[in-house]
Amino acid sequence: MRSGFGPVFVHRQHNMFAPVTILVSVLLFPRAHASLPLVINTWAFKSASAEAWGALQSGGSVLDAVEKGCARCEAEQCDGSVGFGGSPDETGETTLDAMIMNGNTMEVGAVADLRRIKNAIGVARAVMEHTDHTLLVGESASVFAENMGFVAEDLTTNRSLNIFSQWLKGNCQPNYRKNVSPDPSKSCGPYRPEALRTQSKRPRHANAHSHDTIGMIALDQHGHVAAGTSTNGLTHKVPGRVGDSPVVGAGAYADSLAGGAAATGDGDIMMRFLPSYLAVELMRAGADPSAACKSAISRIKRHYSEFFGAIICANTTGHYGAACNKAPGLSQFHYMVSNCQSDTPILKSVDCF
Ligand code: SD4
Repeated sequence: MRSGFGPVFVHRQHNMFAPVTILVSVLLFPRAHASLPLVINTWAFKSASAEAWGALQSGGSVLDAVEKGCARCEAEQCDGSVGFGGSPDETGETTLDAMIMNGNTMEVGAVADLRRIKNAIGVARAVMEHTDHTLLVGESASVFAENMGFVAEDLTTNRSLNIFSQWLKGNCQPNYRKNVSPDPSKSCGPYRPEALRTQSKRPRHANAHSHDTIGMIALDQHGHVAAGTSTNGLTHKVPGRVGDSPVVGAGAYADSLAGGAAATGDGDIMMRFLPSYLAVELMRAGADPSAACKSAISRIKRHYSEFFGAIICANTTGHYGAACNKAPGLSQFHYMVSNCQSDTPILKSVDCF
């Protein structure tokens, strides 16, 4: 009788078709771009990619790479959509969402609706490393950050003040409220709730101008994965609004046994579908990263055909891909890739479908 712990001998039969199968799959599925380590991030945020790549090259971990890369965008206020001084809410305040995930341990740190602290991804990492929690929000997240040594300062800039005052002058348009009076498509608040109306399809205000989160995936030479995000969310959002970026599986996901993914776009829609989680699960089941990204977008598209959004995916062997939904203002999506195949981050693009 065989004991349950004894060695199991598997007799493999020689498969005379194996070399042909490998040749055919190499021809059909060229994988020339696979290379580790790898850094991939949403949009044309080149210096963020370079920063993350530099961190990996100087011996930093994948978490260091993601943190430093996203922090670079926060400091540079990438496209005005990351970091301080962008996307003022209905009261004119800039608030930040960020997340970081360790694909080895499945630990996550995240902050949402963070106020007065510029380095949101740094605070997210502090949540992961100095608490047993996953997500801290609002005022309390800011107090936590201050206690952890982050400097509290006003996130308002002339630019954000200007965006806010233009919005007030334009009767608070665009506006994310519904079923309230006065009519939010014509007037500023304060608003009172109204009976729910049968909704004709509401136009989405999220577009190429209001969205540009940095989402980043980093892999080292062993295929260890980390992913993260940082954003100031959505311009003119209702105070307290949290987007997809700090939500695990929505804004980003990482699992060193499968891969990583990070999303950008209309978070209010996208977070309902956990696209980053879905993409990683599809890669775990063997999907190519481009196909996994595409399926995650398709899942959302079925319900919201015109949503604004894109996703990047990488598997543990360094293959990567991206996909985006064709929407007004988004026919092609740009992302950055750093790996050993070039000395400098490369701008890539994918046609939306
Ligand atoms: C959000 N997804 O807060 C973020 C914003 C954004 O590309 O992506 N932008 O909804």
